[in-house]
Amino acid sequence: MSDLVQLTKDQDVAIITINNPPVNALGPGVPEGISQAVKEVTQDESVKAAVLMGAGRTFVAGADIKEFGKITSGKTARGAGLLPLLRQIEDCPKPVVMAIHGTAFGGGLELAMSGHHRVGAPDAQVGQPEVKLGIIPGAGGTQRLPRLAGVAKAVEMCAQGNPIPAREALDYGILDRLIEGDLLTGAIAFARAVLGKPAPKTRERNQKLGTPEQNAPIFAAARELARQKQRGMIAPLAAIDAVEAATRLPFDEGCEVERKLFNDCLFSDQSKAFIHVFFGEREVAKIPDIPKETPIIPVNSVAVVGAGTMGGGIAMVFANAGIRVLLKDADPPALDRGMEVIRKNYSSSVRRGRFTQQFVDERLQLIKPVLGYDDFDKVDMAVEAVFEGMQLKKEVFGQLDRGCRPGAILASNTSTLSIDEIASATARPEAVIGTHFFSPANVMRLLEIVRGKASSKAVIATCMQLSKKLGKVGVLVGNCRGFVGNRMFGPYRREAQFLVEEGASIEAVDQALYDFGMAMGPLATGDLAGLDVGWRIRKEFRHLEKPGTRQPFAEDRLCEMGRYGQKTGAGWYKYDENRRAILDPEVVDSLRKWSAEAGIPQRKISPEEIVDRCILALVNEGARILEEGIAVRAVDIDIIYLNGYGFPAYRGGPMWYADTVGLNKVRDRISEFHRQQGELWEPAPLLKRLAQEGKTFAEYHQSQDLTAA
Ligand code: 3H9
Repeated sequence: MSDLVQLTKDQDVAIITINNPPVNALGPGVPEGISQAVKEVTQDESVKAAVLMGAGRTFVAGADIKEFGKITSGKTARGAGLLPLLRQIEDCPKPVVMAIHGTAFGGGLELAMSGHHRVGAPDAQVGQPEVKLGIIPGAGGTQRLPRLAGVAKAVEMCAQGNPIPAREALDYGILDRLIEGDLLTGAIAFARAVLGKPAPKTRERNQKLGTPEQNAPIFAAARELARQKQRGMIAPLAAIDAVEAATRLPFDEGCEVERKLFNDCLFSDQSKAFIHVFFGEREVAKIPDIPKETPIIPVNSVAVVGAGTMGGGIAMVFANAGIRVLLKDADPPALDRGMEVIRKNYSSSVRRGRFTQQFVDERLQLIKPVLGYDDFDKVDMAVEAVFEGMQLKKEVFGQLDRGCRPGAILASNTSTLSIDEIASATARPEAVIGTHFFSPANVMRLLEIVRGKASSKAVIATCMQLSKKLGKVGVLVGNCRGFVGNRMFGPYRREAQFLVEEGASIEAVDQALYDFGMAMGPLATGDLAGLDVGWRIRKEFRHLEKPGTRQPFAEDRLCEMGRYGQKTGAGWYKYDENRRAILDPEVVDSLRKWSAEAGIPQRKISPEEIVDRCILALVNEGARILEEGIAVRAVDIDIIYLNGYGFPAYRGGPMWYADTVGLNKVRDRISEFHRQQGELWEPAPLLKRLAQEGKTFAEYHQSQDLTAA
């Protein structure tokens, strides 16, 4: 028996325990161990039934995701997968009871469904999350789940990938019983109780498979939903096809269809990108010079300075995590407005079923509006979210320095300004850090954590850990103008403007990037975020522009016309009362006129050039950021772009996308733009070097630490 699977006995019931920490993934050795145990159970006459469970915190969280890369790179052969093992369990002449706690995900649920019965802890979860890795269930999940849960639920679970709680799994027949108290004791008792009764094989249970007439609308609706909500992704549609095969074909033939679709997905660029993202989201939490044991500062109360859109959203983020908040604004009407917006946001969450009224009432109790700094000596952390201006930020930090107790964290929500300069307004720069939330703060997952020169390791480690508690993906970045996200977004949006100034239509630019997979086109995004924000920043930093370089003018002109975007009802587009974007002939005419005045020749521009100009502008700036050590790894940039800027996850982020295209090709295209467009397109030195060496961004690990940035 392998170390990864143990076989013990409780009188006449065998107990098979999978012990492969941290999540009992079905990595090499585990299926073999289970198979051996089932063989022994079959042969041992003193055993009447078996219970299979996971040791530690969970049942089985799925196949070992690390193995997929080995298969697609040809290092490991795929083989027959788990199907023969699951058939062996199902054919075991003695009842096998699966005892589920924690999560039974992916291959874990597929394993569970091969048992004759399933019992679960009340807080367990089950799911087929494979589509979130760009694949579909590959061990009979699309064939057995509809037989247990019915076609509609199976399609939903396999195509959308969201887990369901044990209670729901019980209602749908995926679990047979919930066990309160000790799971193993309950599972053994259950196994004894079913002795002598029929032991159902899931693959033979066809009652819930429905008729073609019943199923057709289910599949049509699922495909429509997948096209809308998982735009551009191939796995959800493949998962639906596989479940459909379960309803049309005998079990073994259905498994064949599933296997083919699984392989198609596994070998696609999309699944490689999703797997990169899965490990990337975990990797970003690891900072090379900040050990795991770094002491964490307890954060049980915070003060948020500024009750505007960002401040209010940030207050909700902390309150949602159960942390007490003082929301401070010097201006009483602004404070009242801020609290009103918070109440409205919460009410709409209740209406949409996201929160219960009780949850919202409790959160509102945690937020206390205040006009002054009086109680700031009692909080563990203060987050400044005032207007984006250095002078004002410094004044606030002077106040925080005087008002907060020693040891408190002083954070700024600045999106562009220097954390070091802000920290210089205090006598404790080690306590100062950037926490850049994205709008709307209570919705967007990204939190850029900006490390100043003096930020202490404890302050950094605390903010990284806090991000998880707040339900955010925290990514540590170095201090520079715009940090990672906004610094890269500058060239991206610059190119979008250039393209329009050169003759591309506004809709063509937005459509090309939407079709590439971006959540929104760059010009529509500008209208949403407010064109005046960039306009003000450009005015403040004009002195930093390289003399003689081409600069875009379109958005500045729109702002001069009072067109700030959606908030003024007009920007690149006009907006009707439902905020629907409509093309405005006035803007089209003005653009033609401005371009003629500037002497910019007009030409036809292909969607391919639009995408390359915008996306490779991101990549080139990303390469500089990486080399300067502003981002720890290329994947950190990817995670920022996926969670804060609407980059399509199935492309893995801008740096991964560049790796997928090939850095040679990327360098050549950027060099071409350099020749055509001038200095702003100079290829980043790191890109040139990696392309020359035949390497990827993913392989690059900079040695300098971020404090050097
Ligand atoms: C599949 O099953 C395909 C099948 O159809 C079969 C086809 C033949 N493999 O997330 P955490 C690591 S596809 C390898 O921080 P949590 C993770 O990287 C799979 N490693 O913990 C991390 O490592 P590290 C379908 C895995 O408590 C550590 O475990 N299953 C796997 O926040 C802790 O993870 C899924 O997609 C894995 N399967 O969340 C489930 N899972 O410490 C994926 C985790 O070195 N997993 N690791 O950074 C999850 O959703 C979450 O990890 C889980 C725990 C909810 C289980």
